[in-house]
Amino acid sequence: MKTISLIGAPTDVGASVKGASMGPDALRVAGLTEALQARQLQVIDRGNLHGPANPWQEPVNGLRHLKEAIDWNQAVFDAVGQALSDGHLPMMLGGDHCLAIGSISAVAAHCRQAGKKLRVLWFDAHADSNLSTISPTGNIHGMPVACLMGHGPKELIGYGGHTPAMLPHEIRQIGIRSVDAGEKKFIHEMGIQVYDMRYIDEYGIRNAMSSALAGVDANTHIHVSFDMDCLDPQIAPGVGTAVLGGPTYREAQLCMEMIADTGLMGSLDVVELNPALDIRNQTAILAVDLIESLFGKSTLVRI
Ligand code: B3U
Ligand code: MN
Ligand code: MN
Repeated sequence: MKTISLIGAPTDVGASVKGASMGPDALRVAGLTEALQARQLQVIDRGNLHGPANPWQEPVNGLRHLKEAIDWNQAVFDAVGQALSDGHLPMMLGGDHCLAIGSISAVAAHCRQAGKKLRVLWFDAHADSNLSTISPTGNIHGMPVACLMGHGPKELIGYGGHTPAMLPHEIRQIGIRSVDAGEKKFIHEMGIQVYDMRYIDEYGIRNAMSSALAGVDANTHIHVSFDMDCLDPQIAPGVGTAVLGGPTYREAQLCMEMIADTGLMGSLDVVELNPALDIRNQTAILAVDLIESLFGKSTLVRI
């Protein structure tokens, strides 16, 4: 039986909107453990990691709360690495998206050690590819993709002693629709494959996902980094930086189902859920619903 390690990382140090720190408990309240158990999965809830409080300071040299982000990501790196070496599937419950630096660094280290190919599926409204020199906000949750590729402050790019953690060909970004000018340049220079909303509008979510999954094989570890603001704010209002025009409920479900069909998902981040901005926990409930699909729940009737 597959074992899922739930790792709560209750912080919003990477953001400038308060509240993502309450994400892990909102997911628990929405019934995450019970939903996974109902899918015949064993669940170990490791509780919440500890880290520095959010000092709510202005950015220094283009980076807000660098020290705090370093400490939180170290805690996430250690916990995700531990879960993987225990043979479990780590599910990191954010918290803001800066925490994917620690989580994906741990996953990448595990893949290197196990001789596995890595495929990161990054669902987001944003490109998260900022650098301190070009970021309009200094928020580190807008920088994890760049950090994972070795572009960022030295403490954030070397978890596990390996830089870069991830190469451009290992990631696919899906649902993107809010990209800063500097990020666009970075994405083009790095050659990152992006399935932005224009692509999804023109070719459909099915084509976007088949293309994002092309080339995976039995030796691939799929990591899903799911930023809840990827979804259309009509269905997912509980996020700090909502952007109109995201995937619908059915489109999101199909993404999850197509990933489940591969049977290759080995780790997951669920981030940027902001219960303070939510309506009766509906975004957390939606997250649990999508996670069930990621683990094989399907409306499919045909055989
Ligand atoms: N690109 C902007 C906005 C942003 C990125 N990620 C989120 N918001 N959640 C930035 O601050 O880097
Ligand atoms: Mn993000
Ligand atoms: Mn986002």
